[in-house]
Amino acid sequence: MKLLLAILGALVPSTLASLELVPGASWTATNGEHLQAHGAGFIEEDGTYYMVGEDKTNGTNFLNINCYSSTDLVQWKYVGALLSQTESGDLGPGRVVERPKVIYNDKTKKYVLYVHIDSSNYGEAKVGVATGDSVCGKYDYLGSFQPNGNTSRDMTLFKDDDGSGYLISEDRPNGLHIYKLTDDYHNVSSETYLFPDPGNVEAPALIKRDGLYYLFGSHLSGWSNNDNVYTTSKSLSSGWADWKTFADVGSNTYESQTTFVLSIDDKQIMYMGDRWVSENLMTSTYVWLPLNINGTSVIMKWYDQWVPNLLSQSGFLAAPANTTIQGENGTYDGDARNISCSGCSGGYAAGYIGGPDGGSVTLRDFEAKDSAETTVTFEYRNGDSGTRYANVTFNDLPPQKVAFLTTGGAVKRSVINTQLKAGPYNTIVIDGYDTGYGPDIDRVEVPLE
Ligand SMILES: *[C@@H]1O[C@H](CO)[C@@H](O)[C@H](O)[C@H]1NC(C)=O
Ligand SMILES: *[C@@H]1O[C@H](CO)[C@@H](O)[C@H](O)[C@H]1NC(C)=O
Ligand SMILES: *[C@@H]1O[C@H](CO)[C@@H](O)[C@H](O)[C@H]1NC(C)=O
Ligand SMILES: *[C@@H]1O[C@H](CO)[C@@H](O)[C@H](O)[C@H]1NC(C)=O
Ligand SMILES: *[C@@H]1O[C@H](CO)[C@@H](O)[C@H](O)[C@H]1NC(C)=O
Ligand SMILES: *[C@@H]1O[C@H](CO)[C@@H](O)[C@H](O)[C@H]1NC(C)=O
Ligand SMILES: *[C@@H]1O[C@H](CO)[C@@H](O)[C@H](O)[C@H]1NC(C)=O
Ligand SMILES: CC(=O)N[C@H]1CO[C@H](CO)[C@@H](O)[C@@H]1O
Repeated sequence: MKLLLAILGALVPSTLASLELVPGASWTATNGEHLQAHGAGFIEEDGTYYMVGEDKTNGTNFLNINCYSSTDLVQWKYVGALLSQTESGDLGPGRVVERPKVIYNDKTKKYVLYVHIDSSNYGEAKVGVATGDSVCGKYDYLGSFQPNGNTSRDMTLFKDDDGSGYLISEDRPNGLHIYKLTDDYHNVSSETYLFPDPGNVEAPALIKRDGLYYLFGSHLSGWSNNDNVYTTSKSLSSGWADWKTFADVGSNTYESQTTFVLSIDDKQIMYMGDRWVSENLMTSTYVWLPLNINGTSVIMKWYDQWVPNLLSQSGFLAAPANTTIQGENGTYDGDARNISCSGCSGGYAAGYIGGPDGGSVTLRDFEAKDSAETTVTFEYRNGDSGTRYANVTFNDLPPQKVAFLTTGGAVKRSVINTQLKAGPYNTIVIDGYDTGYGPDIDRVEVPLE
């Protein structure tokens, strides 16, 4: 499969091959912060993708359902909140509002948002419904209920080819339900199917491709990951196959839990999962990977970096090889210096970046093959409990604020997208943001294609 992907890579213009997805990294949106859209749903409109997810800045306590937009699935613009905390009620302080999903209702011409609504101890187990006139604008909250009188926790929405809406909902006493929604999508009208195995599958995601439905989900293990599963059927109401794994067994779905599966023109299918960090939920990251689907077979492999090339008709692309530049090989300003770093490649990193002395490290004369938008990956360390930021300047471009989530003692990745200059003379200056300390920079990876 790697070979096939490499051949495809040669057929598309190289200017499309440099925006990469880096699963599990800090992803900085246009507002300079790590994306706060956990448990997200996605909806596409006129070539723009909208990511609607949970702002976990205050842990499980509801603050906002955020909306981000992107035309390439790599660079995400923070647009605003669809729903925000209210003084009291379902959306009040200390409430649980999770797994937002949006579908468009052709008849009412409204966007309909479903969320899991709960009390702080997850005792209420309901769905909440809100509607909006624009996909990424403010939504009106209509209220909450238990579908057919059943408990409902993790859930998703699905819109079929004929415009019918469905709610797939996890109900601890009974199992995983597929309910048909009313014409306006405000309520459930009937039960289409029940997977009668309570406590087996949550975090559902459903797609349809070539007349076959694919339902994905995780097992129930709280915030911990497990080997997620899928099933297929030609009908929503019967004939579902046995649940099977799709990622490497024992990888716990590469340490993630399903939140959505995105089908791009039925050709490119992307798994979107959350890598939850239960003790600090806002630092949870996103694990998005290509799904290789052939009939009823679904396989997902790990990639450190990969290219979700939306213009490729035949599948996603493997990332090209990259140049790596050691942080400690840079030149230093202020208090910044070469520090030893046990988990770092070569055992050293550029440290004391930022801070009161305005330390910075400059990495000079590294090669880029492309002058288009390019994803640059930082391997870094941040021992603080909070996020560190860097003020990063590429060549003569305006500086960008880049978020580096806490890593404990470990080395992790953070990505930012920029334009580089084709050729061997690129420069990055990594500075602190205001007077804060930046991360320790182990090395920087730049795609070579
Ligand atoms: C954040 O969560 C704490 C409890 O952990 C709560 O006391 C506080 O009110 C929350 N803040 C907001 C803005 O909801
Ligand atoms: C939803 O449907 C149920 C069952 O038909 C009904 O009892 C309930 O009142 C409806 N809820 C709303 C908000 O219309
Ligand atoms: C898909 O599966 C069929 C039947 O198992 C097999 O013959 C075919 O070669 C597969 N196609 C691809 C592209 O792997
Ligand atoms: C880029 O380089 C890093 C460090 O050597 C490596 O871990 C990663 O797998 C490389 N990515 C690709 C796509 O080869
Ligand atoms: C970083 O410091 C170590 C220890 O002093 C030294 O051995 C190494 O050569 C230094 N690296 C660079 C790139 O200066
Ligand atoms: C960069 O740093 C590494 C490890 O610290 C060292 O082995 C290597 O020789 C350096 N490379 C250059 C081009 O200075
Ligand atoms: C970021 O770096 C630029 C260029 O050095 C500097 O002018 C600007 O003040 C810095 N911004 C912050 C917030 O540190
Ligand atoms: C109140 C209640 O239990 N409602 C329904 C929950 O789901 C089961 C299985 O679909 C139904 O039999 C119940 O009537």
